[in-house]
Amino acid sequence: MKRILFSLMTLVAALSVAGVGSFANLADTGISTGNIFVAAEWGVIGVGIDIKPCSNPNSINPDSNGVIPVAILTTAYFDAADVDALTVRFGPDEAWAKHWALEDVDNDGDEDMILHFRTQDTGIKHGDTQAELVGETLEGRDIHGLDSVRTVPPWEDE
Ligand SMILES: [Ca+2]
Ligand SMILES: [Ca+2]
Ligand SMILES: [Ca+2]
Repeated sequence: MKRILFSLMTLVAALSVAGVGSFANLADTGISTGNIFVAAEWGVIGVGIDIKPCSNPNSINPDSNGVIPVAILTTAYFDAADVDALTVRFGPDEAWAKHWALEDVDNDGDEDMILHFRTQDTGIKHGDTQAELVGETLEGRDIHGLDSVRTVPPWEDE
């Protein structure tokens, strides 16, 4: 419970600096003790993710010094705005997001979360066929998402 409170406070502090007021409000509602106790009984939420939105196959050059965008998609059952971006990890080496934002990545009218990870932080290697994203919601519930990747040599990088 201490850890959850800490991550919420970190988020509120980080977002206050960034000036994102709506996020701070969401975090405030998550601090209620009732929610945290319930969280312990919940299972992992499977979330839809899209590595390199608007691109398929998801070509990744593991030698790149660039970033990989990954979207967490909002559905009727899951609101990507509930994700605590500071807890999100991507790839075998569990990279932290360099930056993130809420935007309608797939143009279906709801706001998704888009996060950017340094390719070199992710640990994705030549021959990998999928990459995993894990994290927590603002209420401390675990999330998990998986998408395919196709590793390519530098000259085929998009
Ligand atoms: Ca994609
Ligand atoms: Ca959607
Ligand atoms: Ca959307």
